[in-house]
Amino acid sequence: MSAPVAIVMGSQSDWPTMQKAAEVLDALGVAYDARIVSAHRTPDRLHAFGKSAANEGFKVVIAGAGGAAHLPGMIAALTHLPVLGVPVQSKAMSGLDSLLSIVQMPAGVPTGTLAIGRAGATNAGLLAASILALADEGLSARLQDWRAAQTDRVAERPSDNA
Ligand code: RP5
Repeated sequence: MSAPVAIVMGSQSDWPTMQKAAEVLDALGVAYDARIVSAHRTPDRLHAFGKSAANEGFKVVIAGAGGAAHLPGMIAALTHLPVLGVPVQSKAMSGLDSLLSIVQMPAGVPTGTLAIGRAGATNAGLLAASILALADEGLSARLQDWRAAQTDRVAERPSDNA
């Protein structure tokens, strides 16, 4: 069976951020395919990916990019699959440029937009799992266990030695 989640990113330099989505999907037992697809440097690859993503068997696309971050929006323009956009933290503007490039889509072409950087990538992975869990009871149980374990790790009081 093909992976249900595609993790795409504009550059190799985005991988340390997007790896956070991969890590949480690994923890939840969700298969993914991670690919570099640049809206600007590999436009033909972008078009081919967007047009074939649904036929390849993907159910959710996580797309991360930084700076002039057109990747998530362009993928959303090419596929009906849900697209979760991760604004990668840029050097020049700390990711505000990435966020604004992704979030302000015109009506009719939705792109879900997560927080800037690694927190956003982690949450994109969790959100992708939540979407898939709607039709997968086993995954739903694993996701609820993951959330419960996170809650259990929060101490009631701060420690000087943490
Ligand atoms: C974007 O440009 C990428 O998503 C990346 O965040 C940013 C910089 O890319 P590199 O110059 O590091 O390859 O397209």
